Amino acid sequence: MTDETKVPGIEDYEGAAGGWGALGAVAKAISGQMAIARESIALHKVNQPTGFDCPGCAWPDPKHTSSFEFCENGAKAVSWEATAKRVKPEFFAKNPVSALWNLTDYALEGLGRLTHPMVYDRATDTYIPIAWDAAFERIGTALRALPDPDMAEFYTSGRASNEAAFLYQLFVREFGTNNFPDCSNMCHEATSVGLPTSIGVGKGTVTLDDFDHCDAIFCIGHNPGTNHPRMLTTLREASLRGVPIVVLNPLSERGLERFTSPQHPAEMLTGRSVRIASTYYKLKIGGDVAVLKGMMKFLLDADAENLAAGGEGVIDRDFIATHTTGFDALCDDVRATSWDAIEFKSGLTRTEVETAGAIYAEAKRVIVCYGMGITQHAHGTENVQQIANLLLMRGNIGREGAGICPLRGHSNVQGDRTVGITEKPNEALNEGLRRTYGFEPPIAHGHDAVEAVRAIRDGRSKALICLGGNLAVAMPDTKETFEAMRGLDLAVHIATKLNRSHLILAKESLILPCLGRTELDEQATGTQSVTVEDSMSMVHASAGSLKPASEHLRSEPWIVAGMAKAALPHTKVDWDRLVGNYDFIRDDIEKVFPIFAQFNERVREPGGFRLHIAASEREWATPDKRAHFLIARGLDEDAAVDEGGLMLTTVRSHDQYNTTIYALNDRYRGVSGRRDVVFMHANDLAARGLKQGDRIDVVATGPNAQDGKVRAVRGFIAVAFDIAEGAVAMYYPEGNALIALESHDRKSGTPAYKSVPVMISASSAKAARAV
Ligand SMILES: Nc1nc2c(c(=O)[nH]1)N[C@H]1C(S)=C(S)[C@@H](COP(=O)(O)OP(=O)(O)OC[C@H]3O[C@@H](n4cnc5c(=O)[nH]c(N)nc54)[C@H](O)[C@@H]3O)O[C@H]1N2
Ligand SMILES: Nc1nc2c(c(=O)[nH]1)N[C@H]1C(S)=C(S)[C@@H](COP(=O)(O)OP(=O)(O)OC[C@H]3O[C@@H](n4cnc5c(=O)[nH]c(N)nc54)[C@H](O)[C@@H]3O)O[C@H]1N2
Ligand SMILES: [Mo]
Repeated sequence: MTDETKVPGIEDYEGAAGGWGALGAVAKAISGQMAIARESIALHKVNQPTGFDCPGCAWPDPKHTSSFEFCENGAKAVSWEATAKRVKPEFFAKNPVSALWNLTDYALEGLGRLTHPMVYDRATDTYIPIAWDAAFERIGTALRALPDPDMAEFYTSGRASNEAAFLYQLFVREFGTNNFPDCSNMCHEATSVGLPTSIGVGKGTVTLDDFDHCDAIFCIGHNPGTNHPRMLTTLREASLRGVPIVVLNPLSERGLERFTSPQHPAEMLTGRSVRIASTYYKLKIGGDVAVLKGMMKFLLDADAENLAAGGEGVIDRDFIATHTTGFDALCDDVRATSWDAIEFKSGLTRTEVETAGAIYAEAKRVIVCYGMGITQHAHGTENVQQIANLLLMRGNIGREGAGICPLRGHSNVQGDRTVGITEKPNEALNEGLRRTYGFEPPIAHGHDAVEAVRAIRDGRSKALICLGGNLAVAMPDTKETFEAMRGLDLAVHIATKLNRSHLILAKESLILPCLGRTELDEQATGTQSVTVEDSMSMVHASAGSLKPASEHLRSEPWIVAGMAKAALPHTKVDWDRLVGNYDFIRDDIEKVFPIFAQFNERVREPGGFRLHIAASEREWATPDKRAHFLIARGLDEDAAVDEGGLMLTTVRSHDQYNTTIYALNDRYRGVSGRRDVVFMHANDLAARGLKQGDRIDVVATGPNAQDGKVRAVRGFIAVAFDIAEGAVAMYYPEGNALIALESHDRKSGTPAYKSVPVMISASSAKAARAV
């Protein structure tokens, strides 16, 4: 922060990421949430061979065999779930839904764990307890009453285990629809759509070991200090090895700058830190394609020069000839792109882009990591594909120390996809279901998240079942999305904690409380474990150890089976057998998806096993069995900023997990006790006659105003920040009111949460609010 004005809750943060601050922050963020005994038991079992998988992020653990690696945000995630607080029927009886609606999202989840299945009672405007059987009966009756199975939407949030997700897709497909909106549609869909056409697989190609062998790392559009904290350990080791780490990010993020490792007592005691980024480029929001094309342009120039000087060239000709197609067309596109345009769209100088290109060219083995700063754009798919192009040019895919590394979101979002949560099933999946269960699965593609909300809005869908998550708050266009969901006939939420989506009432609304990952799961044949897949396609077991938060909680697989039995009187699946012993679910997963061969044996080995990723072996699962260079026309978003406008991006604070707010602080960005902030460059403040601490209005333009609706938030606080000029940032979900449902990546449907053109001006509002 560069402004001198003192604003409550806004301060410069001078420290490194990690360090003692991390320990203090955990205590602060979870104070009042934990029973100490539960915490100490729980934290010692995170990511252990016999423990449970951390519900925090999807970054892998060194073989899940190391001793507990302290992770501030992992500790918060575990503690949040293991809280001693309960939200019981007596509480619901005293608090009508209309009153609960006035609580903040932070307060709602802060009430604690749900304890009983609940159903909404219109007469009293309260949620009242209901027996499990009666709940299933209502759900079954409502689903069977639908004129068409395609009138129901089945949402999945990425915490669901492979076993729960597999049963869920089985239930839904036997019911007869492929309507599978899921959190991945808001997250890495651009990866799932972009990479298969490029390298034949919609997942990352690297393993954790590759980080020990790489010669350069690029971190584009992700914030590991907050969202994948254990990754800092990996980046730290690479940095200490002298590996250059190049960051492309419009904001200066402390976790990408320097890190004090809580795993290293000497560092903790001396307060020393290790630098993470060797080069940090604050590019314009949406300027990534410009930088990537600039780097490729540099490579082509450097290649020509090197050849002319009698060298072997800079690009990997053998690899390109043997393994790829489309290189000449890519060269034409890159050559046709001018440096002027690259500089203008990226906000970086030619020298800076060429420096990035030179670091890339000098490294034998390169890993490119990326997150939401790449995917959540109107051109998210193209962004991802340009990263793949850059890597392919020097054969940086499918060999040790090199590859592409999308940082997944939820801890099992990747696994849910692998076991069938997709609105676009392929023939192999359909055939697997036919072969295993003998029913004919629906072939027509179903709805993704954006399409599901559209269908609900237009009355084409009347039922919504959510396996976790907080769909209404996570989606763009807050007001419209809420309004749409009020038109539902049936809303069912399988959840651990109360959130706003549960308060958006349908004709019939139910909340079904489930076990979390930390808790013991007992079924007919004894204690069960589940499995999850991390960002690097490692599958391993997870078994909770805590006493469940309430005796009425049931596991997600059990709840899914209960709904299935009630909705499908003639089901071909023996649900009780599967739920009685999850080994049988895994046997079925293996039958439907041969990639899981010997699932039960392999997952019992310490650390689990890696799913086969063809591209990691230079096998290209594309129609012509080659990797493809793919062209992105133009250089950036078509979401242009108006004259005098700015480009806004929405980000996570350090004390939140998606729509779950742990506390109102964002330590590394110097914010405490508030979330009503808009980070801006000092020059952009000055140009508008504003100073830090002023209340401002943010009004969406361009794609988010095309339908004539005003999308705005008013009375937010301007904060001077180290951010690219022309770029502004605010928190998600506060910013979601600014984004139209129609503003998304055309290829993948991923909402353009990270490129929102806005106008900013002084506000007369006294407090922050959405319009
Ligand atoms: N503690 C914690 N952990 C989490 C989560 C959480 O909320 N809390 N969420 C989980 C989930 S579901 C996900 S998807 C991941 C998200 O992990 P990230 O992808 O790290 O999430 P974001 O906070 O959305 O931040 C993305 C970064 O992109 C940058 N950025 C914004 N716009 C642009 C752009 O145009 N170009 C570039 N190059 N960068 C840009 C932002 O400044 C920010 O640093 O984390 C997972 N892990
Ligand atoms: N503006 C903006 N919007 C965004 C994003 C952004 O960067 N900017 N990011 C997007 C992304 S990447 C994602 S992934 C989505 C997130 O969307 P979701 O996955 O839908 O949201 P979460 O906030 O993770 O869901 C929190 C709820 O999950 C429930 N829950 C927690 N643990 C469990 C469990 O073990 N089982 C069950 N059944 N329920 C559980 C709790 O009730 C909790 O209230 O948001 C998207 N929205
Ligand atoms: Mo995500």
